Amino acid sequence: MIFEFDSALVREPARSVIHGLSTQPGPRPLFEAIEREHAGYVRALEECGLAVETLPPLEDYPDSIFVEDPALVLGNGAIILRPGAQTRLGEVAQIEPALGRRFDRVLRLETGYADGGDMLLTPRGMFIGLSKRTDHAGATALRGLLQQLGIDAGIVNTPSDTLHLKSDCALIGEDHILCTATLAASGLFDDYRKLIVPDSERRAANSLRLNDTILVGEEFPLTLDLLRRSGYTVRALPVRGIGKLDAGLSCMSLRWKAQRQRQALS
Ligand code: CIR
Repeated sequence: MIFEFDSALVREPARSVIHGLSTQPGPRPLFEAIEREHAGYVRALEECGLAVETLPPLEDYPDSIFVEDPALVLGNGAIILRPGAQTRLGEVAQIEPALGRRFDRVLRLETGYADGGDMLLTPRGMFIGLSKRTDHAGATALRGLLQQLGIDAGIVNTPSDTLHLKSDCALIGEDHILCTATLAASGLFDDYRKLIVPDSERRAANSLRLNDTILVGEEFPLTLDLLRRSGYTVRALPVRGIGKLDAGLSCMSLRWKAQRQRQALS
């Protein structure tokens, strides 16, 4: 089952995290707020049944807390990506050894750019979103690597005012997508059931389902209510500081099911 996870990799925020990339005006988040929110996030992962390994902070890479972007992990292997922001490209070398220790099969994207935040996996395959961070060359090469791991991928457009594809959507059921009205109107998910977040809570679309629980930012009460009324178990988490860095709940971890990897390799 696509939502079954028992392992996660995260990275502790460095003090430099407050200088992370952001498109938002207004004050920068406080380090203490990010630290607290990150600790709460790790606790939530653990309480959802995942064994979490925390990598050390990297002062030279303010955005390195967002481990979802430099790599992609799947049941039967990992793919080292090439993040599209110049300040983030070096994160790849920092995360590669940790993945090499966990996955027998580690493939590398060698050309173009692709951020993990632009990848949405569903039971039918992978959506690869073209964005300011993921270009055609990266998306095409990645599609080839995914094929080697037995995953079909389609290349799609991401709304122009969105950082990543997954900033605007999350898979919440086998064929059920939580998404913004913009993404719903794009037709991308016409073959899926959709739950649309209110315009006032656009950033709630980057929620994260782990096993039977969906993690949602606590500042999104309408979306929390919408999900509850649709029958989902939700857990509200404080992520206002992290939100100021254009990030949400999927960005701060890489998640997989270890057993699935062993089975696939045996
Ligand atoms: C960045 O702009 O790269 C970071 N400040 C935020 C990355 C968020 N990652 C994600 O959505 N997967």
